[in-house]
Amino acid sequence: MNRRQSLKLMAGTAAAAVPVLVGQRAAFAQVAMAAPAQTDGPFKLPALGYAYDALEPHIDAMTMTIHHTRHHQAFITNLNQLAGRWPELGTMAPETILADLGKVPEAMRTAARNNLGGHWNHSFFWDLMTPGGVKEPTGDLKAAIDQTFGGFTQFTEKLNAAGVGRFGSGWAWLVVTKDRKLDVINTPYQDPPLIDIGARAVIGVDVWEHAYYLKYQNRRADYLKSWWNTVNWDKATGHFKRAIA
Ligand code: MN3
Repeated sequence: MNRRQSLKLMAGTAAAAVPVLVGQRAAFAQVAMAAPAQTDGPFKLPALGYAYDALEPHIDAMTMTIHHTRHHQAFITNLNQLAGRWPELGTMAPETILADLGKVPEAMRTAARNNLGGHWNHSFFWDLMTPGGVKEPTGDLKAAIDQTFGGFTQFTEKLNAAGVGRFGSGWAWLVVTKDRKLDVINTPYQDPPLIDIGARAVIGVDVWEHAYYLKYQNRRADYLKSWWNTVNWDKATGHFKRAIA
């Protein structure tokens, strides 16, 4: 598929849901301010803490809009349907379920894994990003990164490699492992680090094509390189402190 075909395909796919796809900023603001469709049930799409164009030029407003109001919303819609079949899904903490998917009835375990994982990952991802903020970690997190990876640059290179190295779709993470060590990992599909290995996320980046394709096309490495400009290191430090406490 060449670029023209794929853009046409994306436009065709999204046109019904997102009426304005030809980049006028003013028209975009209307889309951005429109409340996303909600479904009945315990799960709600969390609001972004910033505007859809706030992470420009690193992540473009179109990508953010579709990613939040369509991709994330799809997990919410699916979860509300699943909660209709198994109400505990909506009453237990997501982390409790993700850490032990055996709690979920077998017939809907894979669906719960994918959709609750997707909801958790995206909520974490939106919250981790910010238009401003410090560009590097400080304090205990900086010390731990330096000690574990030999420096901030070495760490970012390792995480970028984990993101590029995830074949197909998934996520790259800085985590605190069960034995309280920092590590860089990637996970497939929508698996959060809690699943299977019980690791706690410090930072995480979505490397599904929908997270970057409109702006970067196939250049996942360029997206990852630019993405570092969006990281809210205050949030990352909070995740780190809670994970090692
Ligand atoms: Mn995504």
